[in-house]
Amino acid sequence: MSIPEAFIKAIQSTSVPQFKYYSSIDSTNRIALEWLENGTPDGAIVFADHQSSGRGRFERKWVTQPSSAIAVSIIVRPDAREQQYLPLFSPLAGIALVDVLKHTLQLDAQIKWPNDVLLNRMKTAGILTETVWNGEELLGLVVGIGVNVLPQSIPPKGLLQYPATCIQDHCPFPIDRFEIMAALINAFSFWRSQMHLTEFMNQWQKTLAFRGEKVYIKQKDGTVQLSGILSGLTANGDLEILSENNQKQTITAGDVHLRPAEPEN
Ligand code: BT5
Repeated sequence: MSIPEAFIKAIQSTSVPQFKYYSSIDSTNRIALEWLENGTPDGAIVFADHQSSGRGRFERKWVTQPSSAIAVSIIVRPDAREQQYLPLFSPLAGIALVDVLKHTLQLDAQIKWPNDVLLNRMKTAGILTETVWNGEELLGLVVGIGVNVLPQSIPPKGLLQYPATCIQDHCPFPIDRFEIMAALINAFSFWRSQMHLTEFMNQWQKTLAFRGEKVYIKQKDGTVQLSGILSGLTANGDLEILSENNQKQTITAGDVHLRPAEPEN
């Protein structure tokens, strides 16, 4: 297996201590979870050019087409302070990507709560965080990030529950996916150091999609759990919805779907 030079160069601009590169693998999260259990250090990454069985949340599938996307899993060994903020590691990845899109490509991306990244209201990235415990002791987390970069990365419509896009479709100049990956890893480290600060929540809040709009919260089976105006986040990252009778309702990230109240949804 040959590793592209551009990938190695990009990794050298980060502080990633170890990496695995695959031209094709079932799931980078699966490999990273195994690697985590075998003592791999904090910050190590697994990257794949193609995933044959990429994982989404709740047993859903994530499509990673060859040579067009980022499929990366970051191994995290949280310290004692960070262990108080475990639910924030997925939003952290979303915040980091939005930051990179803003500062390297001048693109205004948004976070569809809890952590999908949208460009122009279409999904361009998904995040899956998985944890490994040894009894009561947390061994660590794997934060898996899938980003559609080039147009070939967008899966066929039949495989999608929500409209998809890719970064390149919003950018007039050619994008190097390895540079985006490296910038994402660096932004992840930066925002990780901010997780205990209000700035972190502010950043998440600022980039929240559909704020002030009518949305539906749907259950896994598609039934509407509630609808109302999305008013923002609570201090611990739950979603606040103002229902029709002006009641504040709080939604905790679980197996519910947030949908804007558009006819096609
Ligand atoms: C996610 O799940 O969005 C989490 C995706 C995490 C993928 C990364 S890639 C690196 C690492 N290794 C893995 O094996 N996984 C992680 P969820 O919110 O459940 O969304 C899944 C849904 O998104 C699917 O049911 C499809 O409708 C849609 N989908 C699948 N592939 C997509 C793509 N490439 N672009 C946009 N939408 C997609």
